[in-house]
Amino acid sequence: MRAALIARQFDVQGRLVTVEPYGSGNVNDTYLAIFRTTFSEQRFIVQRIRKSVFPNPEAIMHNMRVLTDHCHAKLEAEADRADRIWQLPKIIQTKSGDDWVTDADGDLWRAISHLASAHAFERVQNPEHAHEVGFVLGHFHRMVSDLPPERLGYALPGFHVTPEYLAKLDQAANTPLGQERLNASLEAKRAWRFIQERRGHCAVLRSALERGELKLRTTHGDPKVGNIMIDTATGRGTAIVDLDTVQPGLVHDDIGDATRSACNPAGEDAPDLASVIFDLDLFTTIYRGYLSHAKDFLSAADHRHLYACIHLIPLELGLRFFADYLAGDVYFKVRYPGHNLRRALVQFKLAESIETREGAIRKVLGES
Ligand code: GN1
Ligand code: MG
Repeated sequence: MRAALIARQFDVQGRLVTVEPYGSGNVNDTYLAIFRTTFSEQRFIVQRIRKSVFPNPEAIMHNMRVLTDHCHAKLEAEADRADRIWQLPKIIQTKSGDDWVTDADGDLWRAISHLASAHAFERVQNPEHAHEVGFVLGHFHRMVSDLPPERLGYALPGFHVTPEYLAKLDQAANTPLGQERLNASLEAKRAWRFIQERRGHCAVLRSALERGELKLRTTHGDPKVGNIMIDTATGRGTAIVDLDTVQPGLVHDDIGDATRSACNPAGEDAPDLASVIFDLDLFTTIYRGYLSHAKDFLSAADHRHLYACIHLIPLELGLRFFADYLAGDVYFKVRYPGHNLRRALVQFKLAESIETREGAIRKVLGES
């Protein structure tokens, strides 16, 4: 097995016991490797970065190196004052001192440390959990608020640039396969109509950036509930993982991603669309958790665009899933035919639920 051959190239003591598929990422291939010595064992994560998604994987590793160097130093410096033990995975180098390995197909593999005694949930569990999601994201944003985004490259050009996803959707819809899939079901037509009615809204954050109201910062890019590690011993958040999408962006992209994920108890793969709602109680607690850290770095203009991002990011993710469905499922891994269409409908239902609760959400945000 290729993962086993690769795992042996990293600088880890002992002998390989197993390397098994791990986690539920929609993009990369992830494995957990176990090495043992006579005295102990070490578990670590081995990942293949998919070329079809990340055209520039070296930029991911550059960003991960810059980010982890910055954050590890900070976490260590603040450890005595912190209310908990914060963690962040580190890059495990190869035996020859590199940050990654390239295989015979030209794919990049990397290894990172595995956080023992911590786990993530694919769906939000309860208000305390939602609070921790907000708290961990706020802590991360505060930690990187002095890491200039210019030090990072663009691992995923156009990531969270909603109007570009709209253009990709139009392109996909104009192919024979796109037309076929668009006309194959009432659900696909409904999804298409849903987006058309909201086209004008898609540029809301990018326009604010172009007008200079918002500014680029170091962002995580994918702070969904499944990327927030909860300490098994204390039940509190201990780390944010999956650093592939760290790059210059808007904190709004992260806030919208965390809320779309942690305020929908039915999850991204909800079996019943009727169960998909934006839960206001969960939102109230996640926002409080976030604000525990964010008071220092959120400007008044940032605040003014919070509702916009809460609404936009589920719409954007739905658009991405739907465009991928029309393009033939080439980006997100699917577990059954129509999975991407189904995922899109869940996000659109969530965006709709946010629209009906706009007044109440703005109230929680302190706007009225
Ligand atoms: C993808 O691979 P994973 O599960 O970490 C996607 C995110 C989406 C997410 C939805 C690079 O993340 O943007 O929000 O699926 N990552 C990339 O579950 O596109
Ligand atoms: Mg990810």
